[in-house]
Amino acid sequence: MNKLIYLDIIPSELHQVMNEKGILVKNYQPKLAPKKIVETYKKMVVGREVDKKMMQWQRIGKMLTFAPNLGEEALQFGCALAMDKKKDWLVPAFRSFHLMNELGVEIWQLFLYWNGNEKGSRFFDNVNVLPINITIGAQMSQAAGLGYAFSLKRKKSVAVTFIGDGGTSEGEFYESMNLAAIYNWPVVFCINNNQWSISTPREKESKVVDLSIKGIAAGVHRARVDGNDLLASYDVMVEALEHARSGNGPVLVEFVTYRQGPHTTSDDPTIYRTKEEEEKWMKKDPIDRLYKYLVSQKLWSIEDQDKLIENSKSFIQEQYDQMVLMNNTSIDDIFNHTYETLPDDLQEQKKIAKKYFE
Ligand SMILES: Cc1ncc(C[n+]2csc(CCOP(=O)(O)OP(=O)(O)O)c2C)c(N)n1
Repeated sequence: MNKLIYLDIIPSELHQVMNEKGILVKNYQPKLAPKKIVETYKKMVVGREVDKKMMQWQRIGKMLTFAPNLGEEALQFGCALAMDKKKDWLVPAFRSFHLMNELGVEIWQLFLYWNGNEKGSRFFDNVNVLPINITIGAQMSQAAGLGYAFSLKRKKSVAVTFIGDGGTSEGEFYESMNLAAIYNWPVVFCINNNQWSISTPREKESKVVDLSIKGIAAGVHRARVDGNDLLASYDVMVEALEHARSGNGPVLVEFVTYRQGPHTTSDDPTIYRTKEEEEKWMKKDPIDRLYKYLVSQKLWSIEDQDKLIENSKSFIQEQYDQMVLMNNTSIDDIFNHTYETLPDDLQEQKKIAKKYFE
């Protein structure tokens, strides 16, 4: 009598092409041209400077809040590089700063969002990015819906969406994947597995050995990739997008990474995780790894690095200044964007707000 099976004993292979020392696996040829890798590396470095600055601004009251992306740069830039910015759509998670920016959302618009301004969710018309939906899981359903629309209109577009490791325990994660799989809708569901869901560690979120296994229940193709490896993340996304675009149905991609910073500016990770754990993951840092690779290829130097960081300061300040310029709001703005027709109780609140604040 041995009728019970336990599939979790077969974890998915972790796809990696560049190790922590910046060395490529034997016989691997990057699919990206050296110039493109350098250009992307520069964006990753500047992106990290933006991240650090946001934390400082929040501490001195110049930014309302922020969910830092520190350590999660490679998977975001790798994914953006693989997407077709004219055809594909992104349904972001709240921790998709670089990805949104790469797909056309301006940094000052993202600053507006994190300063609580509705305008930070209103992007330019040619930008294929939906606003951040802070209700975790909802982005999965929206992406499935987009996939349905592409399928109805016979468009060669793919909806790409992101969710955190903790978010994969939400019902909507499975429900959306299930529906998209049944009808072969072109969606790439991505898990940003950064090991923590605020203070809940990965092992307390789900019993499965790796999160990509959750794709089996929905009958979708899946991949598990080192999310700190830019080239591997790019390769996997190219394949996943091609699969979905060709009418083969959705794909689930798990990016394995680490949230180096706090959950948001109101969190203190020193209370719930160890220095040893943080140090272990620091050795896998995506930017350090790419730096070592580029230096070994004589494509980059410490002088280039210093110059880039120095020059980024004025660019980041300009983005902040633009945000300040746009950071006015009206009572109407606060009420107007959720309902087509405002319900009675909100009409009443709006009247009161206008009376006291306008
Ligand atoms: C439906 C829902 N429940 C709870 C929250 C509160 N919340 C915001 S972020 C978060 C943790 C998310 O963790 P994870 O999905 O792992 O993403 P990460 O923050 O690590 O990127 C929670 C519980 C929410 N926004 N939406």
